[in-house]
Amino acid sequence: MVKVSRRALLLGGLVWLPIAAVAQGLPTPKDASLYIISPKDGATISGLFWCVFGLRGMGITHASDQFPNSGHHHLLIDVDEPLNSNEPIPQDKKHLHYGSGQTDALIRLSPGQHTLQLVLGDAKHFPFNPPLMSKKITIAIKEPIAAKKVGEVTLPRRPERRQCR
Ligand SMILES: [Cu+2]
Repeated sequence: MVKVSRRALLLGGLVWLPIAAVAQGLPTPKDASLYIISPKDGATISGLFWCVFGLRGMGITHASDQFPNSGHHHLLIDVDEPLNSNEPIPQDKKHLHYGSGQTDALIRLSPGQHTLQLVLGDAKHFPFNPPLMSKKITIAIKEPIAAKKVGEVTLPRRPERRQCR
């Protein structure tokens, strides 16, 4: 019994290690680029807005789908600390994951200045190597939407996308 358990443990270790290695630091294709289509850098925005994600040279998949040269979007809001490429991208209010393969998102931020930056993550939410990140843009939110009025607000129109691929 003990021998079987040890073999199972060993096998488990052997199987687990390569998967962990594959999930980290997948190479970024040379011609890949990640960018924010909307809003524009320096924009002043009232209330809610659509953030539209742009990607060239790689594909978008769902989180946990391991297709070559593909990943899913992450939006970093007011993040100044560098990402640790040996760890998955954090998941909190400042690090938003779009694991269903979304290419845009409706965002609501408090009034004032904010920075937005995209980073592409692999199936297990690790950044690629080198990390594929967009330029960090700064926007200003002008008019707050009172919490009680959110339900009454007309959502901004989703920007039309032009496929660049
Ligand atoms: Cu993720």
